[in-house]
Amino acid sequence: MRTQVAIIGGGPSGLLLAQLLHVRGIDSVVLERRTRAHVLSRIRAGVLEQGLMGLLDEAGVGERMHREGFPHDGTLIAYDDQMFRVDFTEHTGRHVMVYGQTEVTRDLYDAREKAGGAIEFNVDDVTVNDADTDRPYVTYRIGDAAKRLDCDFIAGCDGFHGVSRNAIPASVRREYEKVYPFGWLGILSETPPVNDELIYASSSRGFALCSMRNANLSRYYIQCSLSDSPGDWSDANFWDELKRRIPAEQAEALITGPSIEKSIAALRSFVTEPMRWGRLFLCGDAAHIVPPTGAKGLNTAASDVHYLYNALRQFYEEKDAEGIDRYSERALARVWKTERFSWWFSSLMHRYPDQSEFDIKMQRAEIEFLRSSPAAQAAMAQNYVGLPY
Ligand code: RFL
Ligand code: PHB
Repeated sequence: MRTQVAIIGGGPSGLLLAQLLHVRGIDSVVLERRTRAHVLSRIRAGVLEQGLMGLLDEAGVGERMHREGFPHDGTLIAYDDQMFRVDFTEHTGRHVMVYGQTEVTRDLYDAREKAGGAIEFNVDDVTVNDADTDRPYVTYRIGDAAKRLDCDFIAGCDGFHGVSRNAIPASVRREYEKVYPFGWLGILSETPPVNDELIYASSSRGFALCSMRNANLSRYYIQCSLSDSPGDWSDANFWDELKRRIPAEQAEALITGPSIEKSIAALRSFVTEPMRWGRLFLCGDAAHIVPPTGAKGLNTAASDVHYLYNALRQFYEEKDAEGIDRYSERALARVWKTERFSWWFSSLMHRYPDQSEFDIKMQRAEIEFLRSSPAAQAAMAQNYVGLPY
């Protein structure tokens, strides 16, 4: 089989890239290790930046997001029993959209299906070959059948545990990592959200986040120990702990119910450089991870897709390789800024096991500075709604 762009990974990065290329008449094949149902069962991001909204529109898949998503003009920051609001629209003239990654991915799968886009599911042993030549190809297996996909370019969109990153020789690859000493325990419940905007809460018992998917579907998180497993937390214990970490008024208003999903995510900051090797390009979680505080994971994947899609478009339509040559440099410049924001917001809001009394005072002073300073709020709002591409 032959295509122009072989895309490894059918998560949001791979599907968005495939759909954008399709709109420009550029052919691709997506290779996904799991089934569509499995990919759609993962509960992940919930907040979209305007850049991602624009890409979904450009890909022709933004209609349901505009109809069913919830524009948010600000967010609440709570500490102990106090709370203040950071107004995104006032500081940046922009807003974010609450619309789940699951829905984005579903819209993209539907669009690929409608367009007759090639997606191979249940692929195993995916291997990147000859990426440093003009004739790269990908080999893989479906069941007992060995397959080969010849292409012009390979997009490694296969997430943090994929194979693409390791196809770049260790001698040219450099990795930067910070692992945080806690995780997030998240639940999804069919209950109305406690508030119409997100609440990021710092408390002496640890961080909590009140988020949502729609008017009757809430997403809540609490900071937990890395040794916890979801089974250790009954729903009742989760709700009790959440209530202790948010201001009393919100705790009283909280409507609880059975969880329909419960999972723990570890928190990590990670970047690999470069994001291109020959004709292989890394995109999204395959190249970088952020802790979820600030909702930047999916949005940073989208900014990579923006740079890569435009580079490939420039190559095919204008016969110009400038975008391809500068992909890694452009993507990484923005990646590092979102890494900084996610690290800063995570460091500000969580309790650390080895924190001293002084460290806690510093966090408190910084939150109070954020509360009192329009300049600090503007900086936060600018990062939260998304830095320009
Ligand atoms: P994905 O979504 O991991 O998709 C990669 C796809 O590649 C497939 N794959 C392979 N396919 C073929 N061959 C192989 N060898 C393969 N290896 C893997 C996988 O099956 C998968 O379908 O990466 P992508 O597309 O770059 O998208 C990135 C986002 O998914 C990610 O940044 C966010 O979900 C991160 N993230 C969150 N981001 C936010 O902005 N807000 C959140 O609230 C948030 N919560 C989360 C998250 C990530 C989590 N992870 C990774 C466990 C919560 C969790 C639990
Ligand atoms: C979510 O709704 O899952 C969510 C929202 C904001 C974050 C992280 C996760 O910062």
